[in-house]
Amino acid sequence: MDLDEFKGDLERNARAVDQWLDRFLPVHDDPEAQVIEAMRYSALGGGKRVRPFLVKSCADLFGVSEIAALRAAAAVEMIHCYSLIHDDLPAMDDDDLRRGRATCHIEYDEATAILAGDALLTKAFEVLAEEETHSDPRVRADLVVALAKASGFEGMVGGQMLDLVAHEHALTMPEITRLQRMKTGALIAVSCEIGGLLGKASESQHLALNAYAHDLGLAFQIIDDLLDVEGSAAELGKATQKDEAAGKATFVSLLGVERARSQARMLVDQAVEHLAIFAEKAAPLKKLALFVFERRA
Ligand code: GRG
Repeated sequence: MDLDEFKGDLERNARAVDQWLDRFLPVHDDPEAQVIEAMRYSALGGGKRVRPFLVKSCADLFGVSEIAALRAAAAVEMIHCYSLIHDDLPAMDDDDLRRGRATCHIEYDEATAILAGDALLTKAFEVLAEEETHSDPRVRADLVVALAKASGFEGMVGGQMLDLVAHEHALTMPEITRLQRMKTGALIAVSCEIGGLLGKASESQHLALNAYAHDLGLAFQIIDDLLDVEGSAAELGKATQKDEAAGKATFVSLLGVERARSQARMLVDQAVEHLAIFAEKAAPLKKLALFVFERRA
């Protein structure tokens, strides 16, 4: 695969999503404007936009309108950005650098960062529930439920809690896998599910997308762990070697670098196989899986 060509596709989708984020977070000069500025700072300040690409590419499998797909993609990115803002807070990971810039609470202050995260979280559901996202109210309700479950205690928040209590004992492989499926995997999986919901996918199509997302999410996390060990803050735009310093068990600390990389490769190949039922239409999703394996940031 031509990685640079794919990066161009990812970038084009990112800019299209940015236009919607820009529209959803309008600048104004009311006294509460600081929270919107902080939301814009974090939501429009870079990032690979992997989750929006998944929403759009899955929606494209079913010929969903661009407006619906990009609105939903922006909603998922708002949840992701909220999680990054809160994850960087002193009470959580206490990071100063994110996406190559000062984290939200450093650029503004802690209270503003908490509010900006809260407001991105709530705005995401507002966008999904609006009629412009889908004419069928049943579909809109399904989108809201799916994103709420993936973001809440059964998904990302639950995974973050598991991560916070992880130092209490050495995690085993099944425990780390469960933690990461919830913390990182749930939002990746719901990005694919949302594409299917918008397009009223059949049961077998939903199952295929879920299987793809499951393997992709784990591969994504393994590569993230490898980059934490092997990458630099300059390349990644965020602090590295955090896991080891915190004494956290990761896929890499349990498997070692080589086995972790071959496990990620196996998962990526498996993810691609799950897409067979979509034939050529799934080419962007296949390329994304390979990009996840080969990414250096
Ligand atoms: C605070 C509720 C709450 C949740 C935090 C997702 C998460 C849970 C924390 C993010 C910290 C982290 C390093 C998670 C593991 C992998 C991951 C999700 C990395 C960031 O995602 P990328 O690589 O980032 O897609 P960009 O900046 O490209 O969007």
